[in-house]
Amino acid sequence: MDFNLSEEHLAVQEAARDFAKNHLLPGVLERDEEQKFDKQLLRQMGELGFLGMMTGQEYGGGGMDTLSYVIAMEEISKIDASAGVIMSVNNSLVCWGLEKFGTAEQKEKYLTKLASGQVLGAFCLSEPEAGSDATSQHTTAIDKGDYYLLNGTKNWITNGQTADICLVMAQTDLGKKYEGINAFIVEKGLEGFEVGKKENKMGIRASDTTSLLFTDVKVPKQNRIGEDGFGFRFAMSTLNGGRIGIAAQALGIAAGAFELSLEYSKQRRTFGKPISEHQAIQFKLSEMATKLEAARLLVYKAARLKDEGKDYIQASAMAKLYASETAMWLTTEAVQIHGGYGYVKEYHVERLMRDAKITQIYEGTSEIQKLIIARELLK
Ligand code: COS
Repeated sequence: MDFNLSEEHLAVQEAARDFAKNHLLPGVLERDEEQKFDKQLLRQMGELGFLGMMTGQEYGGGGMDTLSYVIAMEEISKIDASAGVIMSVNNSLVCWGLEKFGTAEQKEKYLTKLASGQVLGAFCLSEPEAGSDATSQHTTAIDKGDYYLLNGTKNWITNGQTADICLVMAQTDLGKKYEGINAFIVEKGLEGFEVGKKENKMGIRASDTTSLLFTDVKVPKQNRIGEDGFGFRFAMSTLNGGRIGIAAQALGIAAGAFELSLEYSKQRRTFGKPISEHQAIQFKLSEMATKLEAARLLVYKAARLKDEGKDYIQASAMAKLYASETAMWLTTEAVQIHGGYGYVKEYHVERLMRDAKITQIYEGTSEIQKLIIARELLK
């Protein structure tokens, strides 16, 4: 498999790196501290094409491949993993899901605005009692002829407060278990649709995570995605690609912590020399660089398979599992290398360590990735 980056890939990398350094880095500590979602930055990301990178140009997207997307995700997440997750959800769950499975009318009405960054999307599968066990949907959508009547609560929704368009999974026929689940496009502003509690999180604090409450919300029938009963498969298929995005986010967090540690180790002196000249630190840096490279190769492989139209279910689960475990391990080592400085905010590695943790949890925990890998191995 060819992992050489083309001129186009390198251009995407440079554009994302410049944007991250010049626009995301200033203020990243304050946004984390204040849990501040910056709408101006989001608008800029939309204008630069970061919110619909893989969506076809006919729908206002960038028409790029998945590899371009992961390269940009890594650069953005190196500096600001909150911006990374906002970008990931919009690109790989919302835009990709709609482009792949939506009707021409749904794409015209919603995808064009989402991919061009005029509005933001959210993907609403998790519930108070349905996270890993995604078939246990308690939110219901009852067929009323022209519309579905939606009732229930969604939890842990990234972009919950800021999203204008939500893809919501709900049970339409309890007797049919997962085959009775459907996915719907639900617009904010519909009567009975409210944003619930905003979570006060350990990491990725500049992205908003909320619950969403639906009370007798009338969802037009034409807003159902796919055939009746397709919702669970819709969610699972979309998450396969979403995991490549989160793997790239984890890769970026790890890469950011590694670069800071490498730089710091050359500046910081102990016992009369830079700490980079102590073997204890060299061992750490070498192991960090090796794991980082392995994570990058897995992420690129999953992206390449997707671009080549091949099966990428196992590859995306492996990339997500390994990149997120690496991010958590590597950021912990980065704090250790920084010593006391690593434990305070100005040096960024403590934030990266807090941000890393969620990558082992959302879009399927590490344990779920192992189940998915085993499921593929044992097929
Ligand atoms: N990709 C595509 N289709 C998938 C799939 C995947 N990764 N996993 C399951 N499916 C499909 C199956 O092919 C099956 O469809 P068919 O009946 O047409 O064959 C259907 O979904 C049900 O499959 P299965 O019976 O294996 O489902 P399980 O309930 O046993 O699910 C796991 C298995 C645990 C792997 C699945 O529920 C899962 O991935 N859960 C995690 C969800 C998640 O990431 N939650 C975090 C919230 S993120 S917003």
